[in-house]
Amino acid sequence: MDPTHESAHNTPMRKLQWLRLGIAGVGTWAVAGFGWAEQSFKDVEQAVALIRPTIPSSTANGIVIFSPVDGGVEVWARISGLPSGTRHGFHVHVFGDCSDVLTGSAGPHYDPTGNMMRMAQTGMLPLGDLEDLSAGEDGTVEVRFTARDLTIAGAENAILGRGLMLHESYADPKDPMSTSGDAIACGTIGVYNKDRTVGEKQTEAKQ
Ligand SMILES: [Cu+2]
Repeated sequence: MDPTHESAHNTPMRKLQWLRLGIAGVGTWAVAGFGWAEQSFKDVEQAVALIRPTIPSSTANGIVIFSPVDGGVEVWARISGLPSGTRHGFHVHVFGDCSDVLTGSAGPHYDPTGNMMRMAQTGMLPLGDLEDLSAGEDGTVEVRFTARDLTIAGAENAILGRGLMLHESYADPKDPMSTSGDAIACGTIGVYNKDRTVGEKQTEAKQ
């Protein structure tokens, strides 16, 4: 090794740098101990999406919280501002970009297992095709269901960072030509702040 490099290890400046690294390391452990800063996406337990209108004629808005359950993800959604008594396709799309969904900013339905290709044979929808949401007379919907095989931020089928879209209509399984139409609302699926527990309180109140 170059002797000038060797001696650089022992300069006071080098020692100060190591001290700083040590302090930063302790800080990181303290943060991890409080549990409010996941170190990696794999540590993220729950996710949240705020649903907001994508077009001027839409007033659909609400909150959706995703929690892990055996074999999938539990979806809890509360959305209001829908037309009375209407039914709406509700999907995870590939991209979390709601900026211009009518021209495809959120991409296609999230289909990590390629179900769309085999749909005619198997009848299996893309994993991102969640249950349709049906608004009550008052234009609101509150539901809880399990979306099988999805994960929040697992090694496979992860929804974190993707787009959640609510459509103006729904695809009727009995009518292969029907589509769910344009998106009326969209939200990006992000890391849920479980210390705030806003959504949990909302869901508990309903139980
Ligand atoms: Cu969709």
